[in-house]
This record gives sequence, structure tokens and C-alpha cells, in this order.
Amino acid sequence: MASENVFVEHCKGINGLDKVILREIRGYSAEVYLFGGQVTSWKNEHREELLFLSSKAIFQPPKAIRGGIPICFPQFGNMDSLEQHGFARNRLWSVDPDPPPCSSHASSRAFIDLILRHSEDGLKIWPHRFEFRLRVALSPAGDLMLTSRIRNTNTDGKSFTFTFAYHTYFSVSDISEVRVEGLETLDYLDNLQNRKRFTEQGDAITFESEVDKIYLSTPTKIAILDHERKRTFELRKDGLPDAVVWNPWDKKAKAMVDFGDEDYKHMLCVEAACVEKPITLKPSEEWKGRQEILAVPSSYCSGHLYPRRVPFTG
Ligand code: TA6
Repeated sequence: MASENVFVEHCKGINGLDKVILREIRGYSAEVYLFGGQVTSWKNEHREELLFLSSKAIFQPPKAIRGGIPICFPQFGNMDSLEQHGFARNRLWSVDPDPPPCSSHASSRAFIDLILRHSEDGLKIWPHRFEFRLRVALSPAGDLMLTSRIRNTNTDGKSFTFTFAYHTYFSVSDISEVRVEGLETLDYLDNLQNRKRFTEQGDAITFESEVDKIYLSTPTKIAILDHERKRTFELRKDGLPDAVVWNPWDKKAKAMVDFGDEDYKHMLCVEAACVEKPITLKPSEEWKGRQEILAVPSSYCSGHLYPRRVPFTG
């Protein structure tokens, strides 16, 4: 076992791609591929997988891996000049040899620091120098925390602007039994109607067809209730005002080569994001965006958003 210690193991994954396995004493684990800086697995103490990874996911760079937590940077979606969702998910990251201290993960022993920088080829596509530091950590309670710190290292005095998302694929038992709480009555941009703006109705969100919505200025906490599994995912976010909700449903599922025809029944993307108001950084300025996800056993009770857990430390 090519391990550094019981909490962090460096090894080879699918197609020999480098990956890191994080483990916590009580049996939680997470897997991160250096390709894309992408989490592809998060398991609880019962070894149950909590994230969705497509049955047809392709592990062949530069193709993005379908599932887990792809990182959309420096562009969310396809509304600007770069490829869909930017290039961070299609690049090879490296282990950060000299990570700055990260206060918010003080209690965690199972963590890895990755780094992505501009490349000479990359400058031809996006003419900016940057450092993107990503810490992926498992808390002793099994919460999965991702902290991104992006710094503008341009030497020509130029600022740069970007949008961002943690494109998290949650594993669910049956999409038609899932409810999302925390986005009621909010405005959203509908990606299926050319980003036209609407206001969400007052109840928790349920699913019976394709959905692709960008909710604006959401609360910092959103809950995904999987009634059948009696499980609630809590998504807590910081520095990421928006949230994207996506399920391709049947037709789009069939159209995606790296997605099983029935896979849409067992996944839901709820993505902590910054889309509506892009972030601009001057040289040497740094932005921080953080998400923490928890999976808690929950007895379904509408309107009660946070079952039995401690408040978010932020
Ligand atoms: O986050 C939702 C979304 O932007 C959808 O529009 C859909 O395209 C999805 O991302 C998947 O994008 P991908 O480029 O990974 O196929």
C-alpha cells in the first residue's frame, strides 16, 4: 500500500490515473483524481457510496469524468468564450508541495492539497496567470469539505474575471422521491429557456422532468432529502452565492455517451456556484470558495431543514 499514512494514500486508479484516497477512523472515505482535481467517491461509515459516478464514466483525459465533483473554472456553463464549464476539470493537477495553512479544516487529518497553475498552452486559451489551490478534506464526522483559493498571479497588472461551480453529483435512491429545501421563492435563471429569469414557487422542489436552473443569492445551506433512503444531504457553502440544480432526465440521458440511459433516476446535481455576478481579481488578490457536504440519517419532515446537527462554522 503506497501510503503516506492511514489517512492519506497515493495510488493508481482507473486507467492508471493518479488518485488519492482519504480515510477517516470511523470508516468514511473519499477519492480524488489528480486529473481534474476531481472527487469521484465519498463513502459513509457503512461503505455506502454517497456521490453519483456514471456507469459509463470515461477516465481518459482530456475528457471530463462524469460524476463525483467536477470543478467548473474559470467559466460555468457555455455562456462565454471557453469550452463548457472551463478547463480546470480537463487538466492534470499536482499535489501542492507548500500549501498555506487552512484554518477551516483544523480538526481534519484526512486531507489533500492540490494545485493547478496556468500553463504556456493554457495562456493561449485564457491569457491569465493564476494559482488555484484546492483542499479536499474529510472531517472526523465524515463531512466532505472542499476549499478553493484562487489567486491572480498576472505580472502585467491585468485583472481577470471568472465564474465557478462545484458541480456535485449526489447519489439518490429515486429522483421522483427526492425533495430539495432551501430554494423556495428564490429567483432563478432557466437554462432550458435561454437563462430567462423566473421565481420559484413556495414549496420544496421535487422532480418529474428535466431541470437545469441557476438559483440566485441562495441561503448558505440547502438540504436534499432522499425519502426512500431516509437520508438528508446538507450542502453548506461560503463565497458561492448561487446554486445550480440539474437533472438531464430521459432524453438528454440517452444523448450523453458517458451516461447510462437510466442513470438520471439515481442522481441529482446541486452545485454551489458563483454565476450571476462573476468574480474579478486584481493581481495578487485571492478569492476563496468553500463547500461542505454532510449526509445525515433523517426522518422526513417537510419544512424542517436541519435534522440533528451542529451549526455551520463557516
Ligand atoms: O450544471 C448544469 C449544466 O450546466 C447543464 O446545462 C448540463 O450541461 C450539465 O451542466 C453537464 O454539463 P457537461 O459539460 O458536464 O456535460
